[in-house]
Amino acid sequence: MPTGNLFDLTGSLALVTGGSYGIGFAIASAFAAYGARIAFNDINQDLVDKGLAAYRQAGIDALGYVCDVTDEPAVQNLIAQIEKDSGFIDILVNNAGIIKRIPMIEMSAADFRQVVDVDLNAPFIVSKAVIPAMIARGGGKIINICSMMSELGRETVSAYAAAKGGLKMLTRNIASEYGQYNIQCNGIGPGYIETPQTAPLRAPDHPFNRFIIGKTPAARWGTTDDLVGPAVFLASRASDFVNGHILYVDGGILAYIGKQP
Ligand code: NAP
Ligand code: GCO
Repeated sequence: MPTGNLFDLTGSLALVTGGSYGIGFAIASAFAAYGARIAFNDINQDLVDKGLAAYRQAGIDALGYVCDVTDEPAVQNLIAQIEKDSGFIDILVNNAGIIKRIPMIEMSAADFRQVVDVDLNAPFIVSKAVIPAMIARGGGKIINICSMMSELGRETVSAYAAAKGGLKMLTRNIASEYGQYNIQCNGIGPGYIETPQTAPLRAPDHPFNRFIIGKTPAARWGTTDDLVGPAVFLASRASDFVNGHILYVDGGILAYIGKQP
């Protein structure tokens, strides 16, 4: 029988990409509440500064770095700097992401590539930079932030769905290739969550608002608070034999065929 608090993250260092606000900020803050030290990056200094202020306000002494996660040399420098500043990374959350809502036949190849670059290529780049030290140190945790669109499509999000579907399989492949080194790589698939990214869909007169509440058995939008328990679970000893799993935190959307008209 395991001893102690299985969810205790004391002594761990977590890197959360795109962690200035939203889901990344909420997950990092929960990790800190369970004892972890926090490092995060974002794409510009303004966002990093806002993030640092928000962490400080929450009583969290986070380390913030400017880094574009699609830039492999910059990511390699980021990891080296974090290791110099605070030590080796025990928990990686590939959270940074973008979405472009454009009908596919109207979407430029450049736009498609940009979404895939951030949402799929970047988790590859950052994981590739972090895994060698995890192997050398006897293990680690990688959590990829997937999506309903890892399983479902919908109009206007072709690039995002392709990327998040790929991220599901990258998660499974990292689990397959590095599980032997005590590295657990899992995904969290949030449902529809109240963050700036979904703000356009939650406008009071937006039909999508009513639609998604009807498609969600919990009959509400999710909040970032709904994600933190699953994230702490996947970052902790409590999930040491969970690998390659996408934990959907969606209020039941994926289980539900939809209300009879
Ligand atoms: P978000 O707006 O997607 O936040 C993502 C963060 O990543 C932002 O700070 C963003 O900066 C940053 N970022 C974007 N491109 C980057 C790059 N190249 N390098 C470094 N940082 C970059 O907000 P969110 O809703 O909290 O989403 C977080 C993650 O959850 C994303 O992967 C998203 O796809 C996923 N997700 C969200 C929902 C939802 O309903 N909200 C549901 C499922 C999955 P900028 O502000 O400059 O863009
Ligand atoms: C959309 C939304 C979704 C959510 C999330 C659902 O336009 O459909 O942005 O993609 O962000 O990914 O899990």
